Amino acid sequence: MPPEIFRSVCPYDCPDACGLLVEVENGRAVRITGDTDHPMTGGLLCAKMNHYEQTVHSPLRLTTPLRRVGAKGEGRFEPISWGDAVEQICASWQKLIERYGSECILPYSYAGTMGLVQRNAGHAFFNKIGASRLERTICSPAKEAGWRALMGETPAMDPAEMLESDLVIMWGINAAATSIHSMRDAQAVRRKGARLWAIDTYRTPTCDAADEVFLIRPGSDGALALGMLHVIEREGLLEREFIIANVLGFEELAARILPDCSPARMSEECGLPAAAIERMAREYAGARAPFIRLGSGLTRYGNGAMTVRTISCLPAVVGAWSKPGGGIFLGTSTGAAFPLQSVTREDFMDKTPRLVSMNQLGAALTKLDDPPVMSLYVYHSNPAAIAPDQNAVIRGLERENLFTVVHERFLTDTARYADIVLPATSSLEHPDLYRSYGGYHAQRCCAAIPPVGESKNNWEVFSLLAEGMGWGEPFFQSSAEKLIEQLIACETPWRGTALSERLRQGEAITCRPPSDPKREWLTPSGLIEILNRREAEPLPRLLPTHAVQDGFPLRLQPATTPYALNSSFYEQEALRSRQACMELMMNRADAEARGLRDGALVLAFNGLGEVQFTLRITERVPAGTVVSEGVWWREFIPGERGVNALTSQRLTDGGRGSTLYDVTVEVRGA
Ligand SMILES: Nc1nc2c(c(=O)[nH]1)N[C@H]1C(S)=C(S)[C@@H](COP(=O)(O)OP(=O)(O)OC[C@H]3O[C@@H](n4cnc5c(=O)[nH]c(N)nc54)[C@H](O)[C@@H]3O)O[C@H]1N2
Ligand SMILES: Nc1nc2c(c(=O)[nH]1)N[C@H]1C(S)=C(S)[C@@H](COP(=O)(O)OP(=O)(O)OC[C@H]3O[C@@H](n4cnc5c(=O)[nH]c(N)nc54)[C@H](O)[C@@H]3O)O[C@H]1N2
Ligand code: SF4
Ligand SMILES: [Mo]
Repeated sequence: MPPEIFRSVCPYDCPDACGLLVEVENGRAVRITGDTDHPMTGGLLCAKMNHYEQTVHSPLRLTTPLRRVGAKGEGRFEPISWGDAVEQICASWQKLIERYGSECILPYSYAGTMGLVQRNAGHAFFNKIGASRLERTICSPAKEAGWRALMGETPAMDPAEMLESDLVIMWGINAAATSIHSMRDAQAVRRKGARLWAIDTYRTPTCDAADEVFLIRPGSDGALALGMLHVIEREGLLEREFIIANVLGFEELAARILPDCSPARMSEECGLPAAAIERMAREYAGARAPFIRLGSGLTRYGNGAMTVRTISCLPAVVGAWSKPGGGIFLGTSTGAAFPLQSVTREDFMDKTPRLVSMNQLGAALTKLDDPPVMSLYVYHSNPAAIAPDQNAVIRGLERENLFTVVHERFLTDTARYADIVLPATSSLEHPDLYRSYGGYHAQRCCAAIPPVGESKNNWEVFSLLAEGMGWGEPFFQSSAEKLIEQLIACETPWRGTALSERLRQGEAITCRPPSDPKREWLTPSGLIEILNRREAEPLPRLLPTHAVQDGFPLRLQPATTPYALNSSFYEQEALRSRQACMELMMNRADAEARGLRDGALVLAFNGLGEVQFTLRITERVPAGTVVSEGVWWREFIPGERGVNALTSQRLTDGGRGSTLYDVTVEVRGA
């Protein structure tokens, strides 16, 4: 029999939400290709998903519930039945709630799946039980906060407009790894004659594809943008008519902030020569339709929100918004196309429980607040690897009196500390509805294969737990399919009946924001608010990073790799071997100053921890910066700790985001 082909969607935390074609033989996925009909994918998948079948059918998949029989972290478990697992979890929670109150339970979930139903499947359950709420801010809330300060609720422009630009700037984004379709478009427009710039802290694969590369000091993009704004103002390169009609407070910025932001002064901050800042300003302002694709790397600093706000002033002052192809793109907010209340059920909350930052899990588990966190339920996230300050997180997970449940596809670093492990389905084994945050498309999909082993999807598990708790709400007896249908049935200004019907058919649809993102400024004043008195800082200005206080000489960049996605994909050996091993990339001058050899085992350390890496000497990294790509599983690294043993629990200036890139270290031979 020829293989059956199913349409599906990539579930990972990637802006592109690709359309997949899944070939299935005898209940197994045998081949995955990119959907040629999909508006963003156009048949092209990334290296990670080209062999998704090796993730789905990996021998490392968990297939039954497990109970811990070894020490926490050791990884020794015995199989138990689903019935026993659910009974033990519910009995433990009931006992803990009696003694400590329901806020002693903390859910922890994030980006394992982006499907609207499976990703949010636990909210109703934890709202009903009255657990502490998790503030899900590890990724890029500073980006949203910076945008909101300037642009209010204005939705994102269509990223496909990049194809009409004559100057594309990849700013703080490693698009060749993290947004490959955006990179494909950038290369296409470059072939038509546009110039491509990359602004980063080290030479990434994205930089290799660019006409010009500007390497700046970590966390100093605000200085670069202010220097450019200074030159644009000084040399009269502004679009005055656009500013008069659309912008509030440029005069205040020009009078109070820009005089101190000369290229010479900003050069001291960002490390680029003053002449380069001047030239960038002139070429940016002189471009017909400059387009900035802003990434998240530069937001994960103590000044991240302000950096985004400052850079986002650039298209306003040169009037790029009024030109086809011009503007800035940070990510689409297609969430508004599918109001999630019918899944998250905030109405199940009796009172509003405390909020715990996912960036400060280490503190939450080790500081014994009132009530202390006595139980942690982790689903589609791997905090022992991905959360900052790994030593604090692991000290917490090691607590004998912390009852930990982990619902996972693999025995991750976090699952090793669980009392009960529950096996999770992969996206090919459950239905869901997906929306992109790098475009305007959305798609629903059904399960293509049966669950591997006894694995269950997120929704099914919360349904079982609700039953175990003895709750009678019919909501918890619903099914993932019904929840998806409810989301589709609820029409919004983003999409009407015709699109809903196409969603039901499994087609990828393109929704459109209800307002014109390049003309209608959804701020209180109706203008782009360079001056915003509702903010603690009324005007964009230079703010320091956290790490300037730390005193270690090298800036560490815990960056992304094309061959993994956060801590996902390490189960695929072929991908792992393309990354070789957990390396620390360092400039030759820094290595020689420390007497370190290429390939040697080295120890990077700071006030939070120490981590072993294999040293890679490379001119891709400028002096003063070191880079480690990927979030490796503990079983594949030379020492006991991963790169996040060096990152801190400090938060960003806006949005309470993570500051993973705002770190300093010293390095010596191991
Ligand atoms: N292959 C792959 N794809 C991914 C991921 C992955 O891990 N691997 N992760 C997914 C997730 S969850 C997210 S949020 C996105 C993130 O994707 P991106 O937005 O690309 O974010 P990062 O890769 O974290 O950082 C982008 C770049 O910013 C640079 N950078 C760091 N600090 C600064 C700075 O101060 N200034 C400037 N100009 N550049 C700086 C880094 O060196 C990096 O090259 O990617 C998603 N896609
Ligand atoms: N050093 C460093 N740290 C980082 C980053 C970095 O670039 N460098 N990136 C940060 C960013 S931007 C983010 S968004 C976070 C992401 O951090 P996480 O949200 O923890 O994402 P992953 O590491 O991909 O882990 C997701 C886990 O979910 C599991 N999973 C997948 N699908 C399902 C499912 O349907 N159900 C269940 N129950 N489990 C499932 C996978 O097996 C995987 O182990 O990491 C952050 N941490
Ligand atoms: S990870 Fe991103 S680029 Fe790769 S298949 Fe998924 S959505 Fe597409
Ligand atoms: Mo992220």
